[in-house]
Amino acid sequence: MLIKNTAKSDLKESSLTSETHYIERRSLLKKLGIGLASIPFIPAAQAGLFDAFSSDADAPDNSGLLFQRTPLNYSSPPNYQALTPLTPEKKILQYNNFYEFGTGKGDPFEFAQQFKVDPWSLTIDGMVDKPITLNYEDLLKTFDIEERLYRMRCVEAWSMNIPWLGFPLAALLKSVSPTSSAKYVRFETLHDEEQMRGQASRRIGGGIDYPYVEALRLDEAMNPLTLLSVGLYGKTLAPQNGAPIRLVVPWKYGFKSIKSIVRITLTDKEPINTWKKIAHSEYGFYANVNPSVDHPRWSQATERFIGEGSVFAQKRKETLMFNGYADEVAHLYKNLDLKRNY
Ligand SMILES: Nc1nc2c(c(=O)[nH]1)N[C@H]1C(S)=C(S)[C@@H](COP(=O)(O)O)O[C@H]1N2
Ligand SMILES: [Mo]
Repeated sequence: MLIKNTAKSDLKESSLTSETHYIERRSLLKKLGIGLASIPFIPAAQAGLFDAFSSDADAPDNSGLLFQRTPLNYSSPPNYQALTPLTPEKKILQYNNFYEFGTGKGDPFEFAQQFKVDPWSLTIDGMVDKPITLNYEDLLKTFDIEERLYRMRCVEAWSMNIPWLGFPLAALLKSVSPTSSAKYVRFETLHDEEQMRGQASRRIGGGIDYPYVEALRLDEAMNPLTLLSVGLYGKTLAPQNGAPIRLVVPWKYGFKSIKSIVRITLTDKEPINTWKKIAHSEYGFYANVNPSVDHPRWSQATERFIGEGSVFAQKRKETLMFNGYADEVAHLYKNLDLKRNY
């Protein structure tokens, strides 16, 4: 499977950052013939997750950081692409949407550090011949973990480039044998009011009826780009990014990429996803990134890319159809009016 880097601008922008060093280190290892699968990736900021960024004015106080992210073994697939610049790890860890922990961009980092992800239980059920429940160990060991560099475009018109670790959702779905009636895949986030302050309070949790639910058509779920992620930047996911396992659908707005999944259910009816339920005139089932279909309250033509420096001092760039993944996914929507099915 080929994951192409379609945006030439991404290549031009490469600057000398810790993130480009990350890429360079990888190609150096390749040249030396050292398999990445055999060496867990050790970050440049080995002394501590945030030490390398301590000079950055954006850095909040990390003294409350309790969650341990551990290096993961993974293989570099032949489709490795240079997507530069990558968003700095610190930004990916500290600028989040995870309303279960609060609606502020800094809330998930601040309030999710003690979130318990082990033990974990993920059940795959519904219209499948072989339903299964996986525990924390299974999630990290059952499937071959690979790295995928993907753009992420939030419906709020900001974006990141993220080096995910994970495995294709298709691999998991094949292992449970969907029946011929299965047409949709429904995902559900953990519901735990003791651990998630936003679930215990409607005010803190943005008025959402929890658990958070998302869904894909089965053919979207089976597309090779669709990833179940267990890590990023070479390490297991932090709670604020959806530990221990979350969905990543790079051609759709970020809200489709549901975090901390406990249940995946195959069904024959289109499930109602959380954001569509809250505001169906603003958020649809498909949520494909589309610069020509504006949100009722703002334009989707451009995005604020989050790179080095202050998250608000970033220059805007053009948003690409299907977030730049049209070659891989446009065929899924041949017969669909994308203005009506937003
Ligand atoms: N369960 C759950 N999943 C969620 C969300 C959420 O609030 N709850 N926010 C979504 C939104 S709007 C975005 S943009 C991405 C953000 O992922 P990140 O914080 O890892 O960048 O997660 C998505 N997944
Ligand atoms: Mo989002």
